[in-house]
Amino acid sequence: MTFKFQINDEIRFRHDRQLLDKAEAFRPKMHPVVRKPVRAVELTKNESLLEGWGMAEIHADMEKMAFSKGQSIILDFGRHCTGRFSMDIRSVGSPMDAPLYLRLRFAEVPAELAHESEEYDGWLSRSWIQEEFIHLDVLPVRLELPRRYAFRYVELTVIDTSPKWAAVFTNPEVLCASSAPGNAETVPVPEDPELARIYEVGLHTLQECMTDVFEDGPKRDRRLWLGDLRLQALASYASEDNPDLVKRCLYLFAGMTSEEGEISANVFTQPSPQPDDTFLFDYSLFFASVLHDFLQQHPDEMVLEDLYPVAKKQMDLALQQVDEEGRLHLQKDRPVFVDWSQEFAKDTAGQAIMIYTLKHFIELTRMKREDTAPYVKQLEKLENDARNRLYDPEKKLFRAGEEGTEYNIASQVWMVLAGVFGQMKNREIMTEAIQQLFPVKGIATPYMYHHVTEALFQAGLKQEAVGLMKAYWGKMIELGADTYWEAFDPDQQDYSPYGSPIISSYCHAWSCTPVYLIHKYLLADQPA
Ligand code: RAM
Repeated sequence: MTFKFQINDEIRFRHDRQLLDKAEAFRPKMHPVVRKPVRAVELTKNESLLEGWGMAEIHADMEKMAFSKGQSIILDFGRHCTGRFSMDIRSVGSPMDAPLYLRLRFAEVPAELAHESEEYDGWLSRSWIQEEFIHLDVLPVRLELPRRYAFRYVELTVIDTSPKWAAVFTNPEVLCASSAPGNAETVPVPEDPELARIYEVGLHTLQECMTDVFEDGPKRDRRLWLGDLRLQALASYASEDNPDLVKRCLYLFAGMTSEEGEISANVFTQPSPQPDDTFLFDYSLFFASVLHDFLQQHPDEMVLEDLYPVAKKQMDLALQQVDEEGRLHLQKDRPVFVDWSQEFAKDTAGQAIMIYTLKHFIELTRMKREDTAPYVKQLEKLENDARNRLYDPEKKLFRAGEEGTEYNIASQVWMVLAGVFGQMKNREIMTEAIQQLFPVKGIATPYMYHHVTEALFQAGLKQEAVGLMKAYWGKMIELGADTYWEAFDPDQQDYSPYGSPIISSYCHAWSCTPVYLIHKYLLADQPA
């Protein structure tokens, strides 16, 4: 069960002014930085890099060049940037007897420039492709593009001038802004150079996704998703700690629930806060987890007071789907996400997420000094059902699917993370998972790989966890990543959940988690 587009436009949402005012009050301070290109490059075939494409430096001084019809150049900013691009353009030669017709393309990775936008036929809007066609009637001008782009490379192509004159481009720059406070510098980094690089790229990914909210990806979808927020917040506590930003995001979700009180899977903030009419069973439940994790880091009575009722509502609504025996029944109109893959049964992972978040919610209830008993009772039922019905003692793995004949990695991982069994048994389950279900196949998101890695750490399989982190995130680095990607299937490099890699985001929040994993499981005891 998964989703493409959900259209629930009959659902009415409440806007709670008090909560939304607080979300506004926690709006983060942005830290602007101007960045300039470091070199000119050209797209080159390079089989060792993503999709077989890389960039090679060319010796060209753009500012001294004059561009005529069909000529182009690629500028490399040397790192991922999220911001507004501008440059000066003037004409040289005879008077400008026709407009300048210019194409600009912005790319996070070289491979994006190897694809042509006309070839795109994926299911997400092609409007996400970062490409502009611009006519300029009068030069000189300072071209200031109104949209924000996420990129490392900019390609400028003169589609036409006229035989009488040419265009000169000077002073290109991008005005970037992030709400990352820059406090990650005080955090120790791993000694192992491979892990140090994995950490660094994760940190950069996180920083680029910290804007007015925790965005999922500055190229696409440029919005706040609850599932992504959970992981970003955890990574931020370990590095770029910005408590107000987490609070802002929590208040935005809490301030815009459906009339039944349900939280949507994502929200928009422009031109004013608005919830998307998309609901994911697991994402709504994660509200309790984000709140729990936040309060553990930053105890805050007001936040607990304001947001506990919203977490409670999500839990109460979800618990209506649990029967007397403690079995969760998922509904078609509230799919459980778990991962983009549609090739595995998600029911067991869904039940594990219910248990995982219910435990966090019970903690919150304790903090609130309210009665935990009814929830503890529900938890017992859910866990008993998981141990008795879903766990297969012969296989030493959890079953999934209608028939209970499927054994998939997501079920094991989420049951381990939910702590349905103790440490010894968790270790046994993950050891079996390694033997029976590794290498992981058909999973293409760092989101799911994060949970696999964390389950290995939780089960005490540190070496295996580090091995997986190096094999997966390390592989992205080997393929040229300087920020981590939204989707990556090591067996199928051009995989995109949306049907074409040109639409994929190559700086995506949910993939930044080595920052959290390394900090929590490998560095936490080391001095700064
Ligand atoms: C995509 C985004 C986002 C994710 C959802 C489920 O649209 O990449 O990060 O949370 O899917």
